[in-house]
Amino acid sequence: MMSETISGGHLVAKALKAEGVDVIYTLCGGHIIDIYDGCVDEGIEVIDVRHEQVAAHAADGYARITGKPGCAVVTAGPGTTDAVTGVANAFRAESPMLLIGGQGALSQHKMGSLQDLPHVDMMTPITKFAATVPSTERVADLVSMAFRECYHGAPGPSFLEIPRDVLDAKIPLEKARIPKNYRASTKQAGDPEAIERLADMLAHAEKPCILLGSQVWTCRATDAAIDFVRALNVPAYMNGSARGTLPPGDPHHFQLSRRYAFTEADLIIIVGTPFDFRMGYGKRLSPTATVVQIDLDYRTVGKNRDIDLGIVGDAGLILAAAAQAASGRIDNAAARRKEWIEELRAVETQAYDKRLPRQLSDAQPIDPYRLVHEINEFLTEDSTYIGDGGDIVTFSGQVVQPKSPGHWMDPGPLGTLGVGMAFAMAAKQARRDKEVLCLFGDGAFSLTGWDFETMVRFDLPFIGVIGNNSSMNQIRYGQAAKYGEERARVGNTLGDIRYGDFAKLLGGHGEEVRDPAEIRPALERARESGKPSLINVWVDPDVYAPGTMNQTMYK
Ligand SMILES: Cc1ncc(C[n+]2csc(CCOP(=O)(O)OP(=O)(O)O)c2C)c(N)n1
Ligand SMILES: [Mg+2]
Repeated sequence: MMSETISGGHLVAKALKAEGVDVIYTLCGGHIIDIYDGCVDEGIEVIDVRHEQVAAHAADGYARITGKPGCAVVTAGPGTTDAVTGVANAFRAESPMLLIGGQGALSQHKMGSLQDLPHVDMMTPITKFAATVPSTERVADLVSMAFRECYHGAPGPSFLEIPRDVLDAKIPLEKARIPKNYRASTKQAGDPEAIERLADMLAHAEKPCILLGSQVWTCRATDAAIDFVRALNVPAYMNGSARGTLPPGDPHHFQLSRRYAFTEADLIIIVGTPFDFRMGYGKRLSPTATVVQIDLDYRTVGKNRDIDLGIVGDAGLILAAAAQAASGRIDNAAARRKEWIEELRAVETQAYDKRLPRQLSDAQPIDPYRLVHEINEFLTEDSTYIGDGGDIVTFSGQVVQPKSPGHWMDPGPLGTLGVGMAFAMAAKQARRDKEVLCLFGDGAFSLTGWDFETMVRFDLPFIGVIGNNSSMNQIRYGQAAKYGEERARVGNTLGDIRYGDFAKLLGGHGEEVRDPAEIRPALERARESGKPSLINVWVDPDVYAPGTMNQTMYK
């Protein structure tokens, strides 16, 4: 009797299934078609996009939304190089995803086969694990290994290349290793002694504050973070994916007074975010404050700035344990902090009031503040907000507040333009019942905008808004400041494009908006349309966000 056989592509699909992956993002190529065939058998959806960068960003986005690793499958050579940016973005953003790339047949190794490149060498510095699958027997084994490696310390991407003959060959089923149970919990609770010290610090602090960084969402530590700030009466700031941990209006939700808090606080707790450019490399924290840093990755703790206490581990377990340890004390100091909270609230309100007239401006062309204000008002608890652009997204970072945890997406510290369409794709697909709104700069949109067609083809309605200034404004500002207005227009000027028409061309809903009073009705029509949409909002090209004018990102 002939034994049952299985091919490499079908083994990939079995391994994806074992990991709980229910969709791959891909752009086809002859090197990888057997994986598609395997996905048909395993019931894994195949979403084919128009550019491999989008496939990789979508895998990153899928991981962020679902808490499961994402997977992108691309062909050898240019397919893999096109995906590099997406992998790099996931690497800096600590997002667990697997990129599978095709490769020429092993039998033609180094002979100059079609699309041959040293993929593993290229991917090694931007992944946690990169390897070639050497034989069909090992295909599923290496896929599971690559997934496991995504969760070493802070999560991140892995890469596997599978040579064409390895993928296509059929082997007897019993020769293949197909791991099913191969993952341990990687949650670390933190050193109990360090947690006791943190509880002590909290009990003595008069003016503490906490910054909840992206890992709070990665660790799904939302509840623990909320319990912590309430039990100890600690004002909270949120960044990256952790935005929305507390809803706007919550007594412990602060945003606009962050610089003041970092200058005045006596205890600053930094959770799950590095001292990178977004934090002024730690320079913006008071030199006299006691600084505590909690992170999944020991390499992040104490990097760029000295700390008083570092704890490596899971944000949720550590915050819960610290709150518990502090609550056992006679006085956890919560009551004494009333004045400090009021002081910060006053700073917060003053900053808000100062900006409000701009947010309500009737100016034409439209003030970008008005656009982001309208978006913020329009978002519901079920709206995922995505920002993809330069200056316009800097405006939105100040004004747009997600109403729920896990409903904010930005590229992360790589600052990659072009993530928006892919994130919208992943977010909508992962949470079909929820709304997605993506704000694009016109420059950012152009990088990956053709994948609007993929949104139409797979019936993934979303509300796309373009803050159109016919420019790469964030860069233009720096050029004008450095070289003067007459030399400021080099390399940053875009056409006056009616992106609403582009949306219609591809089968979506589209509109042009030039009157600020029309923003809200246009957003509502996009919501009602039930289609992928683009509302092209013509904003004033000659105003810039404060962050752009300070050039804070380079300081
Ligand atoms: C892939 C990529 N290329 C280039 C840049 C550099 N960059 C940062 S902001 C910016 C301008 C973006 O223009 P747009 O999206 O229209 O937003 P605007 O600043 O005009 O609001 C550029 C080119 C980048 N961050 N990512
Ligand atoms: Mg622009």
